[in-house]
Amino acid sequence: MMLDGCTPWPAETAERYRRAGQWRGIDLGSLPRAWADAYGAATALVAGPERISYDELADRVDRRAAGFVREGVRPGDRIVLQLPNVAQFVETAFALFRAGAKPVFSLTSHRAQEVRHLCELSGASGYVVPGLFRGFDHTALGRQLAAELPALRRVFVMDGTSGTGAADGDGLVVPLEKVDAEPLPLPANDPSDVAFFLLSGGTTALPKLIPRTHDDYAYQTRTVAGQSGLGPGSVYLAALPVEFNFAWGCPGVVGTLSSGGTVVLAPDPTADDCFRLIEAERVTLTSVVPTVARLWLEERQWSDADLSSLEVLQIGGARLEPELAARIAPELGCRLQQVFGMAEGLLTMTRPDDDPHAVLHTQGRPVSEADEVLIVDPSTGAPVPVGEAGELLTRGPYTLRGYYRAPEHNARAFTEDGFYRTGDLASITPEGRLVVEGRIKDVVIRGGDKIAAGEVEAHLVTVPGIATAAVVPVPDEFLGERIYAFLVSRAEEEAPPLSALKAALQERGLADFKLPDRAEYVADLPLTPLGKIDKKVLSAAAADPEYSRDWGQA
Ligand code: OOB
Repeated sequence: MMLDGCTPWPAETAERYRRAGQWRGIDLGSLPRAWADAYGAATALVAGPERISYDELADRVDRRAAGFVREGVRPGDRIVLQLPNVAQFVETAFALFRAGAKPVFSLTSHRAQEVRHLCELSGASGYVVPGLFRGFDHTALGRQLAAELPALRRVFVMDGTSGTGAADGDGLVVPLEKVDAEPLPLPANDPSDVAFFLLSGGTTALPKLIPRTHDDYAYQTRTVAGQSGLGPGSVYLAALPVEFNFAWGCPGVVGTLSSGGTVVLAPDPTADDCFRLIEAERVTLTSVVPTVARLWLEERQWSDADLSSLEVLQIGGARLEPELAARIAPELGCRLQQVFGMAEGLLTMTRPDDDPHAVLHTQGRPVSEADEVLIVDPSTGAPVPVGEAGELLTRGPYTLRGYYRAPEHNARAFTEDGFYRTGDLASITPEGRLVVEGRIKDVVIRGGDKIAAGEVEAHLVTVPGIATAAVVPVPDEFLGERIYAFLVSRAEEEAPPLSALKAALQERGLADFKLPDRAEYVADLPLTPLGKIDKKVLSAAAADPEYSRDWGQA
């Protein structure tokens, strides 16, 4: 049974995945103890000066799970988890699984707007925060939200950091280190139920939650780890934020731990930190977005760090230019693996035995033989001939069947027979490899961060002086894309400059990575024959200052 508000796979399909051995009835909460039984004293996690063995990790998870139960966390509770790349992220996530609670993975860059929405949508009873982190007081935000949302009863604050009133004895704010008790016998989770929620890259004004089940995620991580050849000698560097599906489970943290390897947590993806960690910990595998890969290549020209242990660099999350792809092997001395993926499920990857052309120019094949992939004409829904571009549709044993509590959106985002409409334009080569050709969804991918245009637009029109707003991506050498806002000001009112717009959106509590990079005022916006804002024309105009702004609107 899946939590209310989720869309389960049809019974026959679920049965098929079970019979094929894809779903094995695994409870993610049981994994740390199973890993400890298998890998005992081996190092599971390296985080700052700390080295944590598999035994120690399982003990900490058991104690923290019991601590959560003592704090009133009950099976089925949703808990928003917003921590950076620290050991407590891994311990807390697994402790919550163990206690039957369902963490909602939030980005540390999220601010009041995003966190309020995640808490409201999930009905969260708890919020786990880093205290004061990069100058932002998450505890204060937790207090503010608890005052607004009666369901939110606890704010758990990470050890060693402080924020407003972390030590207050009012029962609301609890230091994470106090979430610790003698281990309890706890009931197992239903493997077909939601284990945690990932955030969708979003196409709508408000971000959606993606339910990931125990069985589906165990399958994804096991399969990818197997294909990546992970074993006890593998060392994975979590360079990207671990709440990102790419770093958490492709194979990432969970796949590496499932294989007896070591996970090294990097505080951020900068070359400075990561090169030092690769050298010191003899890292064999890591994953980054193209923007980070570009920065690493730049730094490589100046750095004499020993990167010889690195066997594979996975790159995904945004379009990888072939020119950049071609530099990875010669300049970093490792193999490139292209990864196309999404928090919703489907993953495709290039393989070690793929020919060099495929590795540089395709995003590889789906990781599961049970992944179903269709390329259709976006306007008619009919399949297009092999090799032609169309919208990518998919379903499979680790791809969601519906967003959480979103029936209306689900009716549009899925076909009648359960295929997820990815909003990506892709083609399939005769050998079955995916080539991403573009997007039809209204999203900006800025250095790997996904920004729903509609979300930024909805905030922009609340700023005094703004009548209409249309947000489009504009190509950028370093970030891949930046956020370009076309605005129509209100007659008689002063049009706020970009700095004032940014300040207004920050004031509203929008995460910094969603702020427009550029704003341009126009007399009106171009419309399609159906009367919708013509974003194709706007994208062309954003990329070319010479492009006529005389849209000839009726
Ligand atoms: C990953 O997941 P999300 O959910 O942040 O973003 C998914 C979207 C895709 O629909 C596509 O538009 C874009 O990001 N994308 C790529 C890509 N990989 C993702 N676009 C072009 N080339 C690629 N290689 O981004 C994600 C999740 C797991 C593994 C890797 C990436």
